[in-house]
Amino acid sequence: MNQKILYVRLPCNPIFPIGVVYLSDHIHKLFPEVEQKICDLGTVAPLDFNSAIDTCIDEFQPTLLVFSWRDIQIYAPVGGRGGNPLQNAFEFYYASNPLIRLRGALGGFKVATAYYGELWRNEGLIKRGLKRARKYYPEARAVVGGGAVSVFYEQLQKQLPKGTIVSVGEGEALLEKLLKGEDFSGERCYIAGETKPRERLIHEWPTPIEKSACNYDYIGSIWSDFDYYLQENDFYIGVQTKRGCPHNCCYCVYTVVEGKQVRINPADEVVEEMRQLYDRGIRNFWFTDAQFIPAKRFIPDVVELLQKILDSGMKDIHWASYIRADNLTPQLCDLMAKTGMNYFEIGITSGSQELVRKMRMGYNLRTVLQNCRDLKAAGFNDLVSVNYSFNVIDETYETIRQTIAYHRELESIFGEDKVEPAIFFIGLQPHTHLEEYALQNDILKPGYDPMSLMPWTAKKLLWNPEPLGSFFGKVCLQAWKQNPHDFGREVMRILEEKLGRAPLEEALTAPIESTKKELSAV
Ligand code: B12
Ligand code: SF4
Repeated sequence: MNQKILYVRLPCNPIFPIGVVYLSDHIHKLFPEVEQKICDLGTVAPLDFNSAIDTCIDEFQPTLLVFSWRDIQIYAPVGGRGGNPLQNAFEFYYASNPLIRLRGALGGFKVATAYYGELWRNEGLIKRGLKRARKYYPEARAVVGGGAVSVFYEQLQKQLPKGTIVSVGEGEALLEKLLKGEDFSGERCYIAGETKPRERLIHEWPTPIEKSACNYDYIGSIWSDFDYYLQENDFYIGVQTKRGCPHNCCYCVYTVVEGKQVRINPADEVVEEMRQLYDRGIRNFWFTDAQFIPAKRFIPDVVELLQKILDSGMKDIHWASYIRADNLTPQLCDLMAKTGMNYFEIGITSGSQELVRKMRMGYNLRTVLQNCRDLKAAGFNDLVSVNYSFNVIDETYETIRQTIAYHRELESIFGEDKVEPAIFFIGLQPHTHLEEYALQNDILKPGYDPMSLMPWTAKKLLWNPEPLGSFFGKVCLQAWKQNPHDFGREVMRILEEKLGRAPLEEALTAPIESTKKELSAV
């Protein structure tokens, strides 16, 4: 019998569901006879999730359910999901005023309820969908994948219905084998209740796939809500230009989810894909790569892509991405400005070269500054978000002073209003060097649950260890009180007021010494 695949993007903020779009496009190119449909619960109101999935299944009667689960983890300095999780956690852990602590506890409870509620709801939707599909086709199967599953695949094995295939990383090769009826046990997956995830499954290399331009005419034909993302002008539609990141940053799991080998999608295909979206009215693109310019050796590929975008005549577009700003050249800066980059995020994490080295990030902060000057000279005049995660490892008052010096230099290059300090605290993730470090240093116990939001675990997973933990906690609380709408800048101001600023040269110089605590020794 002919396979019928229903892709269910589980509830999520309405970020363009590029994962299921690419999967269904890939399958269509290989198996044009297979019927497919996309059901995006990201565009559905919460009260209608059950009825929306029921209707999709009743109408389509799938033989295979592909559930895509994008995000689970919520530690971010932004509102959403029942409140600002970072603020609630910090109020609960660090406030000296008992009333504020109580407010934090209540807020934390609200966030935790929303968090567990979402987990159970998504698990419920998977069970419900499978049960309903089996009414029509008793052999119907469920496969679950996506960003959240890639990070938490080990924890999810007990929660999913027996027989569900749980996939890590890219799903193209797995779905292909499933449809061909081939043995898929060699893919990055396991079967809930039947097989166990292999040791270090996430470290296995993804199967390289030659990516061609997504066929949006076809996608429009299997996805009735596609228009939802075309109507609003402020959506940044995802386009992937490459996969993989060769770096080793201590807290990052992208490098294992996508693998260290960078695979470039042909520039002509990327431009062709953008052109199809452009012709449908899209002007904002997010290059969803782990890093748009992962290393110097990929600069020529990015130059080729941007030059082709420029030559294509799509002149009124904007794009954004994660950018390693140590890998820019004046030519690249020029192309970035000319092709409409109007926002980028640099995750330097700290403005202290010493700490950047200890976190294994491979950044040269001096080069980043020089490249930012080139970018400004090339005409870039938009917003830069600089991600700082304080207190990852070996932070001292001195390294904080250095970060302030560095940040002020970025402001002097782009303008204070253009540099947005995004203050994160690392949400510790499984399979990272930081997790290994926490286990080796008795901060976490083996067998801990990385998905737990119980206050005693969450305090360790929301990485802000003593001796500086309480200091940062109090600074953040003060910033939320004084200027909640400009939290990042306020944190920087308070830190500078309290600790002063180091000479810039100090920030840019890292003494070469190896301490026992250094992560590169883990
Ligand atoms: C780009 C990106 C963003 C951009 C998105 C821009 C845009 N307009 O699309 C921005 C910066 C906005 C963003 C924001 C956030 N993000 Co983000 N983001 C990413 C990133 C780097 C790439 C995602 C992507 O689009 N990849 C390209 C597409 C094609 O891949 P994909 O969707 O993963 O789909 C592939 C596979 O997953 C798989 N697959 C997908 N579904 C299924 C289903 C089945 C059955 C199978 C077999 C396979 C499969 O096959 C697909 C094709 O190969 C990932 C990390 C990473 N390297 O994957 C994090 C990631 C998805 N983000 C994450 C998070 C948490 C967030 C935030 C919630 C952060 C926060 N706390 O604020 C926010 C908010 C998002 C929201 N929902 O509101 C997490 C989610 C997991 C988690 N920890 O819970 C990730 C995995 C990062 C991480 N390691 O923590 N993000
Ligand atoms: S450069 Fe970015 S994507 Fe790559 S390992 Fe570091 S943090 Fe992760």
